[in-house]
Amino acid sequence: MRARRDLLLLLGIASCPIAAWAASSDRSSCPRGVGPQFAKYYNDPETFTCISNPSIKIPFSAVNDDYCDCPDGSDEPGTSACSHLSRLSPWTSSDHPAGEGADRTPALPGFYCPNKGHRPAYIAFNRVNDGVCDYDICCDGSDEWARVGGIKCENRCKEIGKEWRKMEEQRQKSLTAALRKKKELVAEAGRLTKEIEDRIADLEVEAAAQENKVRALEADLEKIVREERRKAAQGKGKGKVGALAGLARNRVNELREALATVREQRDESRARVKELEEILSKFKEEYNPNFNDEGVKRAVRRWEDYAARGTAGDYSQDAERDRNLDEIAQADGPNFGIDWEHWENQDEGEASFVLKLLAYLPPSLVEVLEDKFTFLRDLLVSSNILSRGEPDAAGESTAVTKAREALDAEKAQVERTRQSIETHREDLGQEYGAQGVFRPLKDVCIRRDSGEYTYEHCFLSQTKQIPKKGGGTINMGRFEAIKTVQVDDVNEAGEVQTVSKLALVYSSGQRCWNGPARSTTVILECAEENEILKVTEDEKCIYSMVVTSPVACDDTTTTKGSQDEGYKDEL
Ligand code: MAN
Repeated sequence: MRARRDLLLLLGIASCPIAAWAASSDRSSCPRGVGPQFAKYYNDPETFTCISNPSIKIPFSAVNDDYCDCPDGSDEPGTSACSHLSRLSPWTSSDHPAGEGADRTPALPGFYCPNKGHRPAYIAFNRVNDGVCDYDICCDGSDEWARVGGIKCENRCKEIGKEWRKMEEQRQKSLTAALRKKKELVAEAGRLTKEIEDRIADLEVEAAAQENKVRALEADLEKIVREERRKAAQGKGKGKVGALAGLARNRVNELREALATVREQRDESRARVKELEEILSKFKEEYNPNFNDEGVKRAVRRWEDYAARGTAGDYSQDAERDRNLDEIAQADGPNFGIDWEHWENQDEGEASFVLKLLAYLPPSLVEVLEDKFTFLRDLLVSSNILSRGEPDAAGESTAVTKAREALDAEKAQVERTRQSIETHREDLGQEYGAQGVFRPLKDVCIRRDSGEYTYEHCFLSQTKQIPKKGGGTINMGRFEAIKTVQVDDVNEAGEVQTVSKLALVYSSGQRCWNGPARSTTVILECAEENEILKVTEDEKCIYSMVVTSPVACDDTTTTKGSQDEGYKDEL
């Protein structure tokens, strides 16, 4: 037997003394209640050394004698004698003979239930021999070995283990499916990010082209303005009346050209109407009235009504007006009886000296002087020494207005493109969680009825309370951040543990009457579907939601809950 123990130790597998397993345990290797990873402390058949206090040694016969000898309780792995020990309330130095300096933190996690046919587990020492069968942890009933009050806890590990494995298989299946969905979300996030990057690149090209166009349009406008100024300088350096007459003459010429175009279009339309009328008139003459076609008859009737009101030939009353228009349309005609030359050459004594001067200079020199003049004039105008002598926007020519409008429109377009690039860049800089997994979920909304409200959670956007009996929707917070929060969770053994969970924080919602602005913490749990499991109002207008989603699944964990994966070989 010693040779076997040595071999096990050599292999790193702990064993226990013969006396101990023969006398105090129904297991073949260790004292009752000792888990495999602590077996190595129970090897000496003569003496037991307290695990956390190696200076304290007791005879091995004192192990599991229902008296707490070790400050860390390691001598009572199979009884409740040391159950008063707690990690939260360690002994004071006077409580124990070991005195000051002794480590009184329990060395063992609890009473070890082998649970053959299921999974081994540790149960709290105060539940050992308390007269209750704790099948949720100890399905083999081994914690009630003393049969206190005559209780006998039969071994139910076979059926409980079977049921657990069935559920575990189901759990694993949905975890696998959820992880697949998470993977898809990550892939989708990558695609969306790439799309935005590509869009930014395209928009940059568009913006550059639009900026080039702006420069070209600026040059066009400048050229047109210069041209008009030159004309004004050369032709009408005769004072305000002269300048006005020049502008009016230009405008009249523009109107004349527009009039000619409109008349051309009118004549074309008249010719077409005439042609149509002839077709219809012929149709009326040639159709067969005996042929009982309601559609044709109706068309003929309508033509007759139309023809009764007169046809396209009747433009005789327009002849006189057309003659007048013909006269107006002649570029060198009488021009409404206005002697433009006379008015353009009016010099009422206020003519700009500069304009007068420019009229006598060659065009190339005018251009150079014009810039200097513009600078000087602007300076004088801004100093209120000179009034602005140029025509205002209302007196601007069509060509200048058109050029200015084209420039303004293109500038606005550049502004929109740049804004769009900025918005996309901001989006790329946004926090969307590891690998951008939340990106495809943005603005995806899920709902749950609870009490008098339907609650809504829109991922990375907002949370809402929608009253079922009507009334306004209440905003419970706008998205602020992705965080990790610490929450209490009950594990499979029914113990409360503090665990880290992924959470979405929503704040600055609708202000609560006499209270804070509403806020919500959405705690995420791993599952295949996005679903609101629970909504609670933890404090007035401070809410928490438990929401399942594949994004919360941890790819590194495939199984959960086993207290010690190393115990698997016990099954
Ligand atoms: C509404 C809801 C409640 C909240 C009260 C506070 O009824 O938003 O959740 O507690 O307002 O006045």
